[in-house]
Amino acid sequence: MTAARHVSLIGAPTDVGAGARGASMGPEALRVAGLAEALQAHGVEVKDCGNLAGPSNPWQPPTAGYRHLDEVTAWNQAVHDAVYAELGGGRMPILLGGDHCLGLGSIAAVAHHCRDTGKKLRVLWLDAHADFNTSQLTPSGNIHGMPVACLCGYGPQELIQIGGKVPAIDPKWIRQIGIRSVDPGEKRFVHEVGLEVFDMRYIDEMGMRHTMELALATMDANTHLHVSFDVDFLDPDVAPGVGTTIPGGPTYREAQLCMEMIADTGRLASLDIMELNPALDVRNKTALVAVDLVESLFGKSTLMRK
Ligand code: EXY
Ligand code: MN
Ligand code: MN
Ligand code: MN
Repeated sequence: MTAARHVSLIGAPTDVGAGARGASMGPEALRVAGLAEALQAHGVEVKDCGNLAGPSNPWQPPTAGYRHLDEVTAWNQAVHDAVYAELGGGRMPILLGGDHCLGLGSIAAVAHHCRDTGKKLRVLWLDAHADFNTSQLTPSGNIHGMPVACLCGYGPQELIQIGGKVPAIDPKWIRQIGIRSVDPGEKRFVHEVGLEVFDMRYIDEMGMRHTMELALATMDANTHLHVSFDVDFLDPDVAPGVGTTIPGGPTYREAQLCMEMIADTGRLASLDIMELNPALDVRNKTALVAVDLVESLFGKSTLMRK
């Protein structure tokens, strides 16, 4: 099976949704780490759309439970429009974050495209965090802790309506993998809504292979598979260059197997690479690991397979 062979890189250089500065440099670090060249080496045609533009980070405290809501809205609208346009052109968008608040605009665009084309949607959310906070539940006001809730219709009107339909997606379409840091109120809400979460305890006990078999089950030829890859999914030993490191994440090999099993489905149709923070990285190591994992997503595998 082959993944999409026409890819569009879309840079979103902002950290407006985050609690640390620096994810705004993520797109350039991924380019410097050779993302386009690595994809080309796997036979993928790559168009680099360059970087989106948006408001600068005003670095203000929260207002009514949100930090930088206006700026987050502007960036997400730009991301939605760019991702939607590339999908409409028959291409596979890869969003280069940028903090994970932008997963909202990206997935809202994918859902919009799926409505246009009659496709079913499966979202894999690879993350240490559930990103399911609301203004009432958040300990920080940082909107990168809220995009999944917003996609499911729980959030401020200006964010939940990006993409044109509220809610943008059904919680049943989501599988969260690698989760190990969830705030107390957020945890209750995740259970209430019934999100399907494969947390680290599950992966420890059942293994990555079984986890991915379940997360990828029941897709068919008409399913659009979106992967939202928050780099803090990975263990900090492997990936130190993120703003919110949480110990106890997947090892290098567990992460590779996760990506390889996604590649084997042949259904990957859009991707986010988020939260890479070069200001906290060591000689661009985390960006290089991310590129390596993306290669696996596009079919680089062991010698045992073609
Ligand atoms: N749950 C915490 C909060 O809402 O402030 C931390 C969120 C971090 C979100 C990172 C990107 O995945
Ligand atoms: Mn995240
Ligand atoms: Mn429409
Ligand atoms: Mn995270």
